[in-house]
Amino acid sequence: HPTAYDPPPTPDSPHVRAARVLEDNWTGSSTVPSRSLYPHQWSWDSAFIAIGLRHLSPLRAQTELETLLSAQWGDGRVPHIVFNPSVPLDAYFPSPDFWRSSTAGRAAGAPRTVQTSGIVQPPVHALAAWLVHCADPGLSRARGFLARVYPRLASWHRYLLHRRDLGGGGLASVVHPWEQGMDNSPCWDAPLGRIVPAPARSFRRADLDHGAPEDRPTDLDYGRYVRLATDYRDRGYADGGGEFAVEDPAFNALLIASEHALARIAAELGATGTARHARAERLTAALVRRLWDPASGMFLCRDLRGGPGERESTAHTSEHRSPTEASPTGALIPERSVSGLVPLILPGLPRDVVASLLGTLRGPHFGLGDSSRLVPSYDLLGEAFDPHRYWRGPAWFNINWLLESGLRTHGESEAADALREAVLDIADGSGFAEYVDPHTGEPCGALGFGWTAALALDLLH
Ligand code: 9WN
Repeated sequence: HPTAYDPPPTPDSPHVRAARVLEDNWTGSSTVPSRSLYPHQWSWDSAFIAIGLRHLSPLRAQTELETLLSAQWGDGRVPHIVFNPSVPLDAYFPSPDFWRSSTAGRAAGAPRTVQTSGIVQPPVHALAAWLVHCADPGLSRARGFLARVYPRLASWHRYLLHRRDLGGGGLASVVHPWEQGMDNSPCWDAPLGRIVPAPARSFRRADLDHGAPEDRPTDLDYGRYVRLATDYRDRGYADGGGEFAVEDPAFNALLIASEHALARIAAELGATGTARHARAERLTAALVRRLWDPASGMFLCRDLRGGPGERESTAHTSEHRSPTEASPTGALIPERSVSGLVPLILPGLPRDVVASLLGTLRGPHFGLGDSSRLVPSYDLLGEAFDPHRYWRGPAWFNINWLLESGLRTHGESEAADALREAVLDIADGSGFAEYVDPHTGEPCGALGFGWTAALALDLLH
């Protein structure tokens, strides 16, 4: 029998271990993705983290989103990084002295006091805000949480739908691979190939202090990331004239899911959400029209700067487009990234599109259901597939969490249950790794990664 002098049993469970990661990564007003590799606040990380954090502390989850949104620019953009001033400049590259937000971003309304990057990340925030509210509506109402974040979220979406509709077809474009969040996806090889890289000597990669070079983007990739970001900064972060402009399926699907969430938030605040739901449906139709590729059975990225020499869109033969409609600008990128499966989260997709997406998810390119493994970030049969290199094959937990929810949305509960089990097993078993080898589950990148812990926690509830 235990005596009064025995130490209390340490309750160790996946829940406790995931909670510990979020506790360790909490800075007092937000959560870092990783103490070592990413010591600041990241935009879409914070949204995913808030979704898990709401189960531990709804107040912290609200604060996480409020901190991010308080760094919003006057033109509505939510920056992809909010810098922590107490972290040394050389801990992460590119640092605030590269972005120079408060000076170079002045015309676009960058905040004066807080330093941020000048690019954006996928708009998961309204979705997160709604889920955070639902975790504790009483606290949320008492603090006026939704009333405070709603105008910021609305202006964020306005920025994306107006300033970023670079293709003129109703979708938002990304102007840098870091914006889409899957930095070195093979989808960017062709559009990035046209960018003259910045000289390797002109910057120092802090990521290699913590990450294995074979798991990270290459130096050549970095040269091009730096060139694109420098040019954007030197244009005062004005949208429109850049050399890289891509319409991405996951980015736009998340915008649409967030627009539906904003409609719910509006309704909770006593307005009508009808117009927003209708807009989300129109966006869904635009997504299908511009990015659906019937031949691949999935959505593809549209390279707006891609010329006629590159592959023509096959979408123009699609029944989803009227024969009189002009061909959209640019060209579809013939690479199968998991980004093209993320629209499964949308309830309003045409049934034939859903059926085809499910077939692709289960087929040889993504292999859902083959074993208890996670869905890879890129085509298992693709020429560029690499099971360890970042977004060129490894499985990521935020994407698998989205696919789990997509499967559930379309009534595939058995497949969703199996994927949920796999996410929980591999997240905990890998020490909440940033990403894993999709075949073996071997951990890659940082351990104790914020959204891996947060989304595992969400699936435990
Ligand atoms: C650049 C923080 C971020 C994620 C991205 C992921 C990685 C940064 C980097 O880390 O990108 O933004 O330095 O590689 O690709 O999705 O938000 O976790």
